[in-house]
Amino acid sequence: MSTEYFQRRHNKLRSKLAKENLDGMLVTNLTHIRYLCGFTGSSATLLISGDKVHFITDGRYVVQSEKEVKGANIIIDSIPHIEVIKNQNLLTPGSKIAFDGNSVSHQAYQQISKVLSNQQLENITGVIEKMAMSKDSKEIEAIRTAVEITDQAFAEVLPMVKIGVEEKVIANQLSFLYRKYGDSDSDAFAAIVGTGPNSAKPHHTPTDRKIGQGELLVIDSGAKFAGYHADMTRSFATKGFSEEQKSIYDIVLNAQINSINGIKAGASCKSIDSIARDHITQAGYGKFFDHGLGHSLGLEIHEEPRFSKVSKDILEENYVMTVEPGIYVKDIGGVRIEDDIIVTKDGSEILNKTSKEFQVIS
Ligand SMILES: [Mn+2]
Repeated sequence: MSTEYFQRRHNKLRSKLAKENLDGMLVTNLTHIRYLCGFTGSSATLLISGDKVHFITDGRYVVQSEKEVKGANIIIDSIPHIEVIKNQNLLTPGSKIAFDGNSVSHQAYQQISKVLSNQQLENITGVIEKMAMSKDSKEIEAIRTAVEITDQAFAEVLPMVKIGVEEKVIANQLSFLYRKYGDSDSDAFAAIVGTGPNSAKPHHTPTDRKIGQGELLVIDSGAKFAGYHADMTRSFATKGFSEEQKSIYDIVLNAQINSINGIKAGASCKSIDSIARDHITQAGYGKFFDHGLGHSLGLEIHEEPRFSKVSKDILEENYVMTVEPGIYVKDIGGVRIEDDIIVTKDGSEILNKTSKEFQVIS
């Protein structure tokens, strides 16, 4: 990604800081650092100070930071980053410096306030998350690719999804393909493959349980590309399924389609959640849909805003959200159907191409 994308983000952050009369920001969260300068390593501090941006890391990342870091002055040192800031006088005495309270432990905060005792520190939790809600063109490109890889991996794995196959085998194969086609370090998250009774556990961890007859099966997983996440769920029935299992599938699918149809810039996240929730409740399964309808995603798998009963957020153009209603009934099984969508001025674009039609596995 070119330097100008990062500089645009720096300027956006600076204007938010200026509104609060803050002179700079100490950024310690590695996802925020990646968002602001491109660095993907596991140890760094970024300091925005006036019109300067300093990036501090240690000797393990000399080559990597030269290659990745854009729009920041690189400092390599082996002492604690906060000491570097002090020793190199990177801050004007008395300046007001922001930090993100969600990312700084109590211990770290004590250390920072001790070393930077000449500065005023102010917690501005959530400011970078808010900035990252609306995705720019490069981010949308990366999410599109992550979703394409997810569709591709599903297409390759579905032929092996048969009665008698273990949950783990499916999860591992998906994971292998995500790392083959996408980022090699990890999937977007640990794949969920739940068969039979396990499908009724929304966040089931795959086991050696084999797919059986007359069951529901939930597969929820996604690839990561250039750090950006995809998240897709498809559910299936197996030979011998019951009328109720089929009916649950149809209710969830209609809830998903109806709520996606309600999405557009300006709509409230709560109202979109209600469309799915009301549909499921009217069908008699309200108490079996006990999670939010969806979440935003980007450099993190779960970002703000969320589609939920309590959300106060309003959708804006270029938010990228999941829509994932589900019904989970003990002993009968669960169904969840999830797509990733881009919010547009008048509606939304569904990124996933994998079919949502009711499919029976034998
Ligand atoms: Mn999700």
